[in-house]
Amino acid sequence: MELSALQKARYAYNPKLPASLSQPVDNIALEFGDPTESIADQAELKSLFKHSYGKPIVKFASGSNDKIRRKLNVGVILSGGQAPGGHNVIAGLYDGLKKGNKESKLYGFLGGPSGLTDNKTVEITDSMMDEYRNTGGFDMIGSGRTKIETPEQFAASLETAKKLDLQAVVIIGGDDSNTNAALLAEYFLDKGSPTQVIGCPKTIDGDLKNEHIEASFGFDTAVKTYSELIGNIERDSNSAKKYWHFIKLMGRSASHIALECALQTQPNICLISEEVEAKKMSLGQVVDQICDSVVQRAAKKQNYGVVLIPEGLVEFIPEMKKLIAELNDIMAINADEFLALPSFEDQSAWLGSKLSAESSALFASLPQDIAKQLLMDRDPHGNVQVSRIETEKLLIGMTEKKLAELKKAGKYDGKFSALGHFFGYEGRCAFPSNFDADYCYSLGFSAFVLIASGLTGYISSVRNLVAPADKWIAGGVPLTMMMNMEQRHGSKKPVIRKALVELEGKPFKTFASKRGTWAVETSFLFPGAIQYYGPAEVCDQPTKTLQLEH
Ligand code: FBP
Repeated sequence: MELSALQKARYAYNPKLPASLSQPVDNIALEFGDPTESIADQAELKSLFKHSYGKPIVKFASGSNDKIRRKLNVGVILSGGQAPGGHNVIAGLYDGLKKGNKESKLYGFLGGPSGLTDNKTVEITDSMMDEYRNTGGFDMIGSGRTKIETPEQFAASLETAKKLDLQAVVIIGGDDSNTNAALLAEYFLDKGSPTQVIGCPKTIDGDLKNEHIEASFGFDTAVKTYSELIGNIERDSNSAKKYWHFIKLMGRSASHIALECALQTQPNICLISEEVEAKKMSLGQVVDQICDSVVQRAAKKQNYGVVLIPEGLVEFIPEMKKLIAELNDIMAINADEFLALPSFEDQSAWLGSKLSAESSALFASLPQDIAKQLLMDRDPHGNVQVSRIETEKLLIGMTEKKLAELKKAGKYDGKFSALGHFFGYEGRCAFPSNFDADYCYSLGFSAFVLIASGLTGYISSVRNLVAPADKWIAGGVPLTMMMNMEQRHGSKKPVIRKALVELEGKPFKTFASKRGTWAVETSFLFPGAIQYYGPAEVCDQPTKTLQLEH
């Protein structure tokens, strides 16, 4: 493979570790806290996780650890969407294992969780590992969205663990995958299997966080990549002064990415889904908010600007949420009948007779492209694939219509020419920022210490992330501590609670205190590209969200 100059240079980068993990491995001891409780539904979770519920939080400290030199066989899975830094989690885990015992083995499960159920593996070697250090992407072993949920899948996972004589499986994934990790840990214990399960918090969406997990990895690099692109577009918009750019940003349900990008780039408008839901705003009201800014800027002859849109927005507009929920049910219950309908026109007519009057009217009023996108397949976890719904185009169309009405009424006298963009995939496989390279390596190394120390049902945790890396606090958090019961596909299921943007939190409040000015004035901020070499204030800054949350 031909290598870019940056890739060669990044091979030489040495990720930073917290002080507790930088010492010789025999000196890394565990400090246990008190037993823990889940965030809610304690009784139900206790009965579902009979063997693994309520374990204590652990922190690494100096001391002796007589288990750390054991020879271990470990399997690692990359689960779900790509996030920059995944390869460094594997590198941290690999280096830890080899430091503990040169005979230890690390297997990569190919193509995500299905690699475990189907026993598709590759043994990771020094040369293979070296090819992927500090690189983006998940191409080292691939990823997938298979959910391990049926009794057959659990049994197959156990079979693979037995065949490979695994002491542990590490699942690198988001909230759903770490829920899976908790269930698998419990299952293995219940079957008397010695295989431990450890999770690692991954997702660019930033929605796997709580009191103990300050950030999911990949968020830092993804938001910095998007912010660079948004800043470039802002500068183009400010130069040409003729376009409004509507930019949809990935992030699934939560608006953490959009909010962070807004803090980094100061666009004219950034919609926050959680606020739209809290204020029960209709689609029309969202469009009115955009038009207000367009009209005010037009009065100053500024017929250009930038609007950021979180990809999950449509799911948070109450009327759309209701429509999507009804569609989910109707399409799931009558799947065969629905799939047999030959055209979109037939599907619409059929749905019209099944949807409530309100949802049916809304569905009929949507542009055909958007209506079609609402009917696309759900992902294996039952989520609507919001990244495939062209919300930016929907909003451009509705804004054009509304502005035409305002012009007719003599309330607007500007020009509106809009362009739509979607930033998502371009941020998921970037070379990890120094922050993500260090954070991921530390998460992987922590996973090794948790495994060697015999723990299961934990998520690797590295905290105090706004401090320099040597001051980070590494350890593990019991997965059951982050769980509650939620309604999923018609029944109550144990899940890790997804973290949405908190409207009372400092990141949102900071944004809200400034957005009035940004909507009218041109206050753009240009963060530029991620820098890997140079002064720490340019290269090693954590996200604004992390800084404001601390
Ligand atoms: P994860 O939750 O698996 O980390 O996925 C992140 C994400 O990039 C979302 O932001 C986006 O909605 C989704 O994946 C897109 O999925 P796909 O890669 O299957 O198109």
